[in-house]
Amino acid sequence: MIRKVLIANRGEIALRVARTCRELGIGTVAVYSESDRDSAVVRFADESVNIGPGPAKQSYLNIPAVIEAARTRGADAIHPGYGFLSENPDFAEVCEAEGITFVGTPAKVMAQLGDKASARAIMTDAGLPLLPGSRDALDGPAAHALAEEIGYPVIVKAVAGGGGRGMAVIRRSEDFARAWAETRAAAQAVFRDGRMYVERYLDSARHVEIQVLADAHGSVVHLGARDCSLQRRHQKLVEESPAPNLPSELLAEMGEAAVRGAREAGYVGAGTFEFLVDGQGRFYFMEVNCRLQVEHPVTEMVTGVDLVAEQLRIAAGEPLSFGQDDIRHQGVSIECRINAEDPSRAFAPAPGTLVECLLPGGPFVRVDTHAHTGYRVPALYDSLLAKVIVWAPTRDAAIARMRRALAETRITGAGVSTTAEFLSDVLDRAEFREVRHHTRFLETLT
Ligand code: MV4
Repeated sequence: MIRKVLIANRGEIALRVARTCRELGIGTVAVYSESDRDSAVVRFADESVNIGPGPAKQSYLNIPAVIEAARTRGADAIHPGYGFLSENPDFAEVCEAEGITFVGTPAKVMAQLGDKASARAIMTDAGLPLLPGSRDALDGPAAHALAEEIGYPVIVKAVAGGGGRGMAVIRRSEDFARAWAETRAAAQAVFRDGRMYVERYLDSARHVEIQVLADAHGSVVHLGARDCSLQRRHQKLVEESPAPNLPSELLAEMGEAAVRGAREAGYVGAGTFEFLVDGQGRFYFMEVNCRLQVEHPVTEMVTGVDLVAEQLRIAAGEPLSFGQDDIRHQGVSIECRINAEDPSRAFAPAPGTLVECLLPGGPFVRVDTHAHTGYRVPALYDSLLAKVIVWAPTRDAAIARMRRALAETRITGAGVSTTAEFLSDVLDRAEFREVRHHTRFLETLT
């Protein structure tokens, strides 16, 4: 049993975690930086600890400060949310060494899946479909030779990358050497790890991911798919569950593949298997995200499962209380990310003080946010202000409900812009309504 959780995060996700803890009777310790002193989670949590100055390196990424806060407040577990320390195996290991329960997958598993070459190897062994490419990291000449064999276009990716960082698409043999060298140098600089691999590049694919839950006793289930194809510069803007217009046999196969992959990796906790789906309805494993994801609410809305509650139960060593056949999916859920960004200025961050912050409500509308009227949006962190999540019996009804909810959203202030209106327009486009969009769709609009 977990008695007290330290929430090592900020913003909407810190509140999200605190809410479930309260429902489960678990105490909460919020940590905050100087810039987040007045944040809602600091007021809602049972206790709070200032862990340092605004810059994340000195606060939310400061492992000794977070551990110290957990120890002095007697927290027996740490929930890392997403981003910051959530996928840092060193942090998970320090928690384990300190006798603090890390709410996530074991450090060793996280390290193996964080290494994209090793993740590819594990999933190959589990029988998951992968795009043609190298099993291991390669040197430049070997990668070039393999690219010739696979055929162009290819994509080169950093072993330490992920989420769209450290990769380059190469369309012609004569561009290979230079693109490889540039990407490798960037990977070395950013990740201090220049290892790279190559695989066939899929144009205009859909990004479909499977949510899994695995307990520490060998039970693994999946909670269906999310389509996250509407992205800009690898930032998802709209997510939905189930993934629309895919044959149910394909979705079932993807779910089973993710469960097999989680078993093979020894996964524990909530995790996400990312796949690309091509126009012929074939799917390919991309990577595993070893964390709760921003878009987890759409899965919660269609399954009725509180993913944070399941994470906490699993971390406490409890067996899953349901099997695959107990999971029922109903209706359609869509999430829109309201970012403090200006779509008319290439989505430049547009922080400031919120003079007006009116959030939508009504039937089947959920808003996960830390924002409120008078809130000062710090410029130091990511620009996510609120997630508007709707549920409806059908996709068309969910789109109508989301557009209604976005129209109710009024977030204004000097210098403040949001993505709300832009997203409402995107949802109204024929390409989205008819599911003809793909991962590069937003780039074709702007
Ligand atoms: C790809 C791909 C196409 N072919 N790999 C991006 C994030 C990371 N998880 C994997 N990603 C991709 N890997 C192959 N072999 C397409 C993506 C991709 C993407 C690429 C360009 C622009 C937007 C994208 C959005 C999602 C995924």
